[in-house]
Amino acid sequence: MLLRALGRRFGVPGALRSFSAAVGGAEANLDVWKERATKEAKGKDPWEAFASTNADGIPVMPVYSALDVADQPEHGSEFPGVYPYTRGPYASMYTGRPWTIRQYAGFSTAEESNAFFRKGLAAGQQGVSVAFDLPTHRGYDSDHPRVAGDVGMAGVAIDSVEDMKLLFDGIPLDRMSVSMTMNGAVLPILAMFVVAAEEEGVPAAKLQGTIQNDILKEFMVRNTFIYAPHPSMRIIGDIFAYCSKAMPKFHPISISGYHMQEAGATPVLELAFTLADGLEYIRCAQQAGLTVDQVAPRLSFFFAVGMNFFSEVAKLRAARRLWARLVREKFGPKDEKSLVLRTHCQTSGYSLTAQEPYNNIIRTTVEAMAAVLGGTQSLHTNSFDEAIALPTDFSAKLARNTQLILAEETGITTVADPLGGSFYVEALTAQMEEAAERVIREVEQLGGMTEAIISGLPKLKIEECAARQQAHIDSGKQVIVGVNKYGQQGEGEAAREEEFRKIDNTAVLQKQRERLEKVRASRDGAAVAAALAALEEEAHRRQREQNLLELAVEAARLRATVGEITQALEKAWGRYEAGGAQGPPSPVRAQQAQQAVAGLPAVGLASWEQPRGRGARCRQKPRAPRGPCHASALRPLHAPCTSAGHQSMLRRQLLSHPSVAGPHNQNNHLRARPVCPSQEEMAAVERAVQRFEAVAGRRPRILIAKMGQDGHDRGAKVMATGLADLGFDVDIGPLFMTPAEVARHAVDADVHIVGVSSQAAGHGTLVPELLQELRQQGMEHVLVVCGGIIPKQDQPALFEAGVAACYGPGTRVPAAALDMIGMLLEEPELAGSAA
Ligand code: MLC
Ligand code: 5AD
Repeated sequence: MLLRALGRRFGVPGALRSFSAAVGGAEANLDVWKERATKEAKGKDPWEAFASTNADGIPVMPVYSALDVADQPEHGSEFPGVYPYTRGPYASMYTGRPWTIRQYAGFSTAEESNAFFRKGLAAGQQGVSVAFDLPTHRGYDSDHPRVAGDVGMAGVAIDSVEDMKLLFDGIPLDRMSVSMTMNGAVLPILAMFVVAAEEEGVPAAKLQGTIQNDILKEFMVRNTFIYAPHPSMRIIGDIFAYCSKAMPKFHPISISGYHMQEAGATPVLELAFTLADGLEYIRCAQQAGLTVDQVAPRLSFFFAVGMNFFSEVAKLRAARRLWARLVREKFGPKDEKSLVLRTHCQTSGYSLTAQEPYNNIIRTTVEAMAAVLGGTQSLHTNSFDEAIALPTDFSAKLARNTQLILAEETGITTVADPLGGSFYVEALTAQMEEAAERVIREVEQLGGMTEAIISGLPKLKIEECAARQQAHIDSGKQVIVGVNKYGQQGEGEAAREEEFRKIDNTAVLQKQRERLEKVRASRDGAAVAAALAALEEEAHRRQREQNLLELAVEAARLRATVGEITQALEKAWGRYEAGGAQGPPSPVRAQQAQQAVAGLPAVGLASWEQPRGRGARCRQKPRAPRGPCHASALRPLHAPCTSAGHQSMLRRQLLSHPSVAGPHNQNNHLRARPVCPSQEEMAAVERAVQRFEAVAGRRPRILIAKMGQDGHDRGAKVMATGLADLGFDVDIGPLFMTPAEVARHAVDADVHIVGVSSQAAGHGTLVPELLQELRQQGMEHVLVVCGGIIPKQDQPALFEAGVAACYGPGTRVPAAALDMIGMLLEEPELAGSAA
């Protein structure tokens, strides 16, 4: 419209004149369209009949035309590789060089992971991407007593340079770009990578690749932090400084929105928080003494690509344009490379289902197409068994081939930004840019992302989105084929369950212990101690004197381990506990906690905090009151299915469904069969709780426990809220407990049940240990149940060890509640409700 007016007034030449004419023609045709669409809508206004709203609340019209982009004529003149880079960071895009096929992988020992990488590379993969196990993420050596059950399970176990050398054996580090997803223990891991390469003859200056090193989103959603936010940012500044000097070809950070979307963020929210994190990291680099041009050209990004096809394409385009503009406005760089956003993408783990897993191949293909049509530089495609286990050789091959087929069979690479100019894609790109910028402004007003995270606001917003999305899945508004619509488990699929990857945790542990012993026995102990002392001393200083990565490289060279380097800093900074004593006060959180999402009270608002069910009385710390809990007498009765109260319970119940993250994942799968519990079922739970109270003198009391280094807290938090809503007394243990700590907590709180939530495959070792501890404490009468991702083949051993029930994907909370009370009261008609 604007363009047409300008054209009429000043006269517009050439291409713009024809654009203007197109707008004129579109106006005329719009009337005809309207008339015909009204007829097809049986007389209704077609906008009302056919328009919708996307996940971000952006209205989506049934048709787009030149009219919808007429007020953004500047975008019609954009080219790939030219500011503001909407259409891609490179001028020739995939015509010059297709994206990098970079599959994320890692499990068991360095040797096994190395063999897996080499196989992938031989079969068409182009870049390496390392998944570390949870002990490594959290800075523990494999032989640390806290972490036994997690060693080698969700990624590869790395303790020292010796492991790192084995991990990259035969991989030419001067030519192959390597991504390492490491955030908490980023200093020892990056240092060991540098030393391993150096000892193989590759100097740091030649290393190419990326370290994730994005701690802000760990506090928001991923939970593998070690130190508090401020010292963590100090580390990042030092890594920027070191890399800009010594590793110019390396990306010192991968600013990640991926995990935000996995935790529930909509595409706009993911985009906004990721770019806001990026701005914060540039400021962090400046504080470390660097200029914007010394850091910005090597920043890299990482986004999730989910099933919202056009939103995902538009998100990547909007990300590049908004980033270029924000960096130019806020930091005024001289080097144009500072404005260019380059990104890795990963298809969404959240979108994949444990039910009918072959459907996941189709979902991943569609998501991969969105990523490449959005112009990603590097891509990981998930395996179809994502929601069940780590990829097998077969599922990994299909995932890799998805990309090879897209790159080499479809012709997608022959034109740069082939969706550029699509009326819908351009309009949506502009709308997403605008919406994200609004959120970024809000964050900046809070003082930037570090302060915003400390306030709890981003986490809260993400959790609100998660709740809204789950309500849509629950109501069937958002269809998940094979889950809430058209579900039919075929026989062939059940048969394949046997083929999921299984890791022998005990064997990995044994190997790591042996290697650690060897390393410790053969090094110069005094030199190692001095190197560690230097690290500690620097961490104690108020003003930077030495670079922490430089000191860590020296320690790694001397064969200090991941655990030792982490501990040296821990002595100065302590270990951060989110929401715990070191957790910051949270005025925003408290205020927002009162707000409702779509008329429903918010749930699970802060990391691992008290659930907020009606009448919920959940505690974080064990207390030792034995006897009745009086407050529960005040708990209102459950409302019927249609009431807001019930909906809140139901929504929590669905959020809590144990089909959350795969055993290896840092994300949350939420694929429950949404079943609205009947009023009879609710009444049955109510009666069962009362009967239990009459017999036991108090309500059933459960401790919800997370053991090991598994930080996926969403499912467990919400399960706690659901049970509290149903009248249970619920205790929640902190994250990262050992079996002995859980047993002690169970004794102190005198619980009837311990519910173990396991999403990182640690249950095989940790749960039997817990049962043993409980027996030693004389608590063998306590019922132990498991929820989360417990593959079928793991269950017989757990039952044999004494586990009473495994509540897998699709279990409803009321059914589990009845089942547990039935087992406690030894009433077989109740027990079995959740079968
Ligand atoms: C590329 N190049 C071109 C070109 N395309 N040159 C000319 N014309 C073209 N069309 C050049 C680039 O400039 C660059 O050189 C080189 O080729 C490589 O291209 P790139 O675009 O930089 O690709 P790549 O090396 O693959 O790097 C992509 C990246 C990087 C920048 C996004 O950061 C990366 O690989 N990230 C991966 C992150 C990742 O895998 N994370 C996994 C997270 S899993 P030059 O000289 O400019 O370098 C996870 C899960 C969990 O987090 O929770 O555990
Ligand atoms: N190997 C392969 N993929 C993994 N993921 C996480 N850990 C591994 C691993 N060890 C992937 C999954 C998950 C996402 C966070 O990363 O797709 O959803």
